[in-house]
Amino acid sequence: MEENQVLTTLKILIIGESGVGKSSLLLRFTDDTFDPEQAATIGVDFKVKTLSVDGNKAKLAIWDTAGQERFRTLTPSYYRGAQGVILVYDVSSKQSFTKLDAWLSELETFATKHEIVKMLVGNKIDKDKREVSRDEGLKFARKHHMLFIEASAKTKEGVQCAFEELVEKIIQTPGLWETDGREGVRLGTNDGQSQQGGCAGYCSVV
Ligand SMILES: Nc1nc2c(ncn2[C@@H]2O[C@H](COP(=O)(O)OP(=O)(O)O)[C@@H](O)[C@H]2O)c(=O)[nH]1
Ligand SMILES: [Mg+2]
Repeated sequence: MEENQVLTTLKILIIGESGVGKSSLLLRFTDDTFDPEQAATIGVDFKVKTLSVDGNKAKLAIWDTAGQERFRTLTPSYYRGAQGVILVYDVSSKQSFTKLDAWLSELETFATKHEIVKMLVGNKIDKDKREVSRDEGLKFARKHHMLFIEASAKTKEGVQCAFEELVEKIIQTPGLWETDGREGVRLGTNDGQSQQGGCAGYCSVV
């Protein structure tokens, strides 16, 4: 019996303005670390992590930028083939929130999969100074048909949920990952149902 076999590899992107905490969210999720001195990422890179959602195992290749977002020079290949995207802003920076429209339009230009699942993350909620309310974030997410969560890479809050809920939604959208002529792929027994435990209890993704 191959319980929990890996379903597929999913390409997940993290985008958003420079400094909002994209690399920090990734490192919190994959290595459970946080570096307050987080230097610019060296080289375009991705990290791989296997995640079980609803009894389904997915291997995630999560792509981070090397700071090229500062110069608005992410290339089409960064976006190509992605099934999910995490769009990040900083709740203590109105400017990072205002730039979300530009990020979405770039995503629409380069994303190759129409049903790409989008998660909006308002990061740095541990900070005292807030310039974007939860309600503003929620409204933006609803308007653009995105999942939404507020998070802190520093305190961990919301980070695991952001990735889990994104992957869950991707798995529930079979057209996104049933590709490559893979054989023997099957869903776990409780697919489509909201999971017991996991994020469901305390995760406020909408
Ligand atoms: N207080 C706080 N600082 C954060 C958080 N996430 C990232 N940072 C800090 O914000 C700065 C930019 O983070 P980084 O991950 O490099 O952002 P990126 O340019 O979007 O990849 C770094 O100094 C991080 O330590 C957070 O949740 N809370
Ligand atoms: Mg970075």
